Amino acid sequence: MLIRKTAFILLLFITFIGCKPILHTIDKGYETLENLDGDDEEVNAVVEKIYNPIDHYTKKEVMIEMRDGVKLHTTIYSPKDTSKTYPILMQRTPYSCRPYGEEFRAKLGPNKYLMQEGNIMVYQDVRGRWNSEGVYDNMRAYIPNKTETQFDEASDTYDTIEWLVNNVENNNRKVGTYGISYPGFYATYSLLDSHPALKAVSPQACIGDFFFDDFIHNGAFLLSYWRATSVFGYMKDQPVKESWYTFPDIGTEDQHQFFLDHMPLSKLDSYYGEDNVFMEQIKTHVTYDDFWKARGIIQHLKDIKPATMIVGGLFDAEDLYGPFNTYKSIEKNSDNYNTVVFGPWSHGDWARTSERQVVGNIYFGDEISDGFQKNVETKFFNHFLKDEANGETGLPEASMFNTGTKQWESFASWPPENTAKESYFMQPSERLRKQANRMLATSDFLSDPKKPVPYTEDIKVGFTPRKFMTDDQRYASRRPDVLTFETEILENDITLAGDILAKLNVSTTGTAADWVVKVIDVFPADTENTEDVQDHLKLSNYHMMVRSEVLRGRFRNSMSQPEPFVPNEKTAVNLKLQDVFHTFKKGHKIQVQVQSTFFPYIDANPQTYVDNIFEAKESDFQKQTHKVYNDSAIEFTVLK
Ligand code: PG9
Repeated sequence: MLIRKTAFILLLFITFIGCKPILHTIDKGYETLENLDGDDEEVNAVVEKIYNPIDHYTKKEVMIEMRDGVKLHTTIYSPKDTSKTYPILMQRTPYSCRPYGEEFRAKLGPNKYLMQEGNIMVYQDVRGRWNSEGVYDNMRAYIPNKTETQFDEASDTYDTIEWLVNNVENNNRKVGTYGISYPGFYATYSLLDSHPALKAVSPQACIGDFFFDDFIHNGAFLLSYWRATSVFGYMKDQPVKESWYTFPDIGTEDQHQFFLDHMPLSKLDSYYGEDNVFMEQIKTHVTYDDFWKARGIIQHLKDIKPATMIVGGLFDAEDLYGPFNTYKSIEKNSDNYNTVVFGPWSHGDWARTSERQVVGNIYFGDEISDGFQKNVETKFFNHFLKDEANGETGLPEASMFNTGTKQWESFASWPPENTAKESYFMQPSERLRKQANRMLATSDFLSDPKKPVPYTEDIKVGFTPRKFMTDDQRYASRRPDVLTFETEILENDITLAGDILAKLNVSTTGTAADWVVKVIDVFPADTENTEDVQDHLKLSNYHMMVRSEVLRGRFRNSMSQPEPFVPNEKTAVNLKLQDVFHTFKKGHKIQVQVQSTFFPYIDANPQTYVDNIFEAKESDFQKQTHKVYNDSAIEFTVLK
């Protein structure tokens, strides 16, 4: 309490010194402060600076021995106040427990509230990564009914928890695991053959299956992840505290041009050798074969015991398949406490502290992440690790943010019970209508893999795609190789709450084709701009991407048994898009776009069937004419 009072006095002192008073209160969760001045960031920085974990925690680094003798680097931050016991909150990660040695992380645990109230925070380098021993295996396959010395990430987690609860002082023998993205996958993994002390698990943006998350989507390789394979592709032969991998120097900021210049994909081979084990695996396993199937974790999520809270971002460009299917599989196959939270976030936004929640050009509101951390995430872990643990958290089964109305809503299930499937047909003359056309007709476009549709207008893109998930799609709708289907101006709100199924009937003059479907919210012309919009854009008539997905057409009937198209033969192609929760307001329009390139988000399909596109020749890349028949429909899950 003394620290808080000091903080407050110091804050007032700084405030009066410098600036004009603005009466404005900020609830920082752990303190309600009178901010007599300036902007919240300034105040926040002062307050944040005052809470330094080094003042409240001790740090210890140990090597915990697994059942097969391999030792894993584990960092343990324990509260200095030893007058009480604490739960253990653990994150297992391939991204390193850094900093090693005496230095502290700036923030411990899932959020500042859990850090400040005191928990034992544990970080572990998973097997084969960073300062741990052993050999890494991407999305290591789970082994049911392991023998004494067989191991996987479930046994490594079990052995770790067993050591922690028996060796870490002041622990209350209750453990929680959490993590975002790959750490989220390891949190999910902790649920399998779980240790009895494991009581609460929050997989967040958790990878479910690399054939549908991150690197590959429905068989299409995400060329936009090509550089990221460096992080996971190179193996090390001893524990290290500095990164052992390097990224290829592509010599340009213009990734679109770089990848155009390196078509076919074999032109990229000079950047990676066979020592990029993961890239070799991606190039070798080009169907949903046993290699990928064994590494998917969704299939194993049965009879789960610990409480779970699955968290995801509705505009997460990396892992959407994972969190939705993790929640749904647990819900279907277990009777544990299982809840889900999806907010207006891109990958991992909910763990940040930005006051304005913005994805790309779209502003969703203030303090959304802080509110989640304080009122949901902290409540979930405290309930099961410190309090009654009877499941009566007061939290809803599903906390979902409506990305159209920009409001949180609670549901007793996800998807909600009160929904109905409604189909809209893709009519020529760019109409999207609930009535089918009696006369069969087609919408045609010439698809040129050497002049692919950009997935974003931006030249500057990040480590992996992120911002494009709400990007303006006008640039695409004005291209001849993008089909656009649009409703009339809506006379009433329509709320989509669940998955979307594109039921295409198509043909191509070629023998191979990718199909990309986008669902877009067209704003009215009088929509006011906000400060977040890129200078070259306006929200007037903004075509906001709500959801997109790709299917490599050869996998239309089976992800494991690819098939070429028969030229000019009408063919059914069904493409599932991940769940949305979005109200298309009265005055808006629903637009659907269909295209066959999405570059370099995914690699360009040569449109000539070859068994392995990584081995395609220059001559395989051919312009082809694709047709979408007007009995093609998009089926929405509509909230009633
Ligand atoms: N799912 C994210 C990712 C995995 C692999 C490569 C690049 C990104 C993540 O773990 O953040």
